[in-house]
Amino acid sequence: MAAAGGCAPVLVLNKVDLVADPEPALAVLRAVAPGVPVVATSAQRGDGLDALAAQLGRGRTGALIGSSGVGKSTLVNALLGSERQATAEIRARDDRGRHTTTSRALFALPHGAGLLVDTPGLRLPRMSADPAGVAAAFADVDELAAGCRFSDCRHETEPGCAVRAAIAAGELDPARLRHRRTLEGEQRWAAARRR
Ligand SMILES: Nc1nc2c(ncn2[C@@H]2O[C@H](COP(=O)(O)OP(=O)(O)O)[C@@H](O)[C@H]2O)c(=O)[nH]1
Ligand SMILES: [Mg+2]
Ligand SMILES: [Zn+2]
Repeated sequence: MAAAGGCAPVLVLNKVDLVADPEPALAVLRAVAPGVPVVATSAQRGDGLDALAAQLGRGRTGALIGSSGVGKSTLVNALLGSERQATAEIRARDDRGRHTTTSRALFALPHGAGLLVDTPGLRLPRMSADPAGVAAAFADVDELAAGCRFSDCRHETEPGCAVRAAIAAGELDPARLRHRRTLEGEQRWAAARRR
């Protein structure tokens, strides 16, 4: 989504104060999105706020997207150093956030450190119809695919498949190929709906 929209994605793992060691979760994020910066934060305790602000900077605009309840508005408040956005407890019953933030709002960070948009939670992030987004997110798979014998290789049962060879050699996580297929399907669906 971010790549198709011309944005540079940054993954934020918030609420790191809730675990003794956030490293295993960070490792999962790094594997899911190779090459994408990952920032660990605790909006509550103040961890990682400088690292997050460093992803913005003068002349840049960021937008926080993610499920309701993950702490987007709390992060905005922590970065601004004031309680500008209302935040809400997660419902204990189903662990879901309430949609406390109901509209988008743009804030200027102190010291000209960039602009940040707080958004209501996304109930269902939709893939862009633009195939460039999927290509950007799976450059590692496509690089391997360039070595397949057939240029239209589906990486299923074709001989000379460099992607399956890399999976067999433990060089590519099979989940990467699965995720690519899933997102490609969603992207095609989005493209078909637009026609
Ligand atoms: N433990 C912990 N709770 C947090 C943190 N950031 C936000 N929260 C809590 O998570 C709940 C949802 O936060 P909110 O900012 O409203 O989430 P939003 O829906 O993504 O804007 C609130 O109860 C916050 O106090 C954090 O870093 N650590
Ligand atoms: Mg909010
Ligand atoms: Zn192949």
